[in-house]
Amino acid sequence: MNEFKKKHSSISWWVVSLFLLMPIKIALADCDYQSIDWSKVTVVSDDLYHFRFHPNELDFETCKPYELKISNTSGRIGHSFTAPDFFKSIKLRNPDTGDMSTPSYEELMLAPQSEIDIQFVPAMAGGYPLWCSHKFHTSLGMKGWIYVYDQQKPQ
Ligand SMILES: [Cu+2]
Repeated sequence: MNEFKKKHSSISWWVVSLFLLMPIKIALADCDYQSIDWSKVTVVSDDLYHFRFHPNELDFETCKPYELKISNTSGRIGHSFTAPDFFKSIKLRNPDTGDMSTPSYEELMLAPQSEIDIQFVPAMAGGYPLWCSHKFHTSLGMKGWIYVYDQQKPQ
């Protein structure tokens, strides 16, 4: 009986702590967008060709400024950079006005020999799947991951 009670109470604690942790895990990082120095932007490139993302894993840190240069260097085949959960988790910078907002799109379509550049700040840590939404391209290997890590706070 005591043994059962002990076990039962430890399970309850596990459930309670899980619920306590959940809001933290899904919360947006508390980034200070006004003080971000865009002259120190980190430029990251991803090239789409031969039915692969090059690289197929991208790593970012929350609250830091990035410029992502996505290019399709294929001669004749269109590709997409599809990552709905990633786009929901970032703040996109309007290069003309400096305004920051959540993107209204879930993917970027890239015609052959085209490039799209975005400036953004990752606002939520997590692992986000990336793929090409063109028919059969994922089965040919056109998928990857985007990882966003919590920025280490300076002491
Ligand atoms: Cu593709």
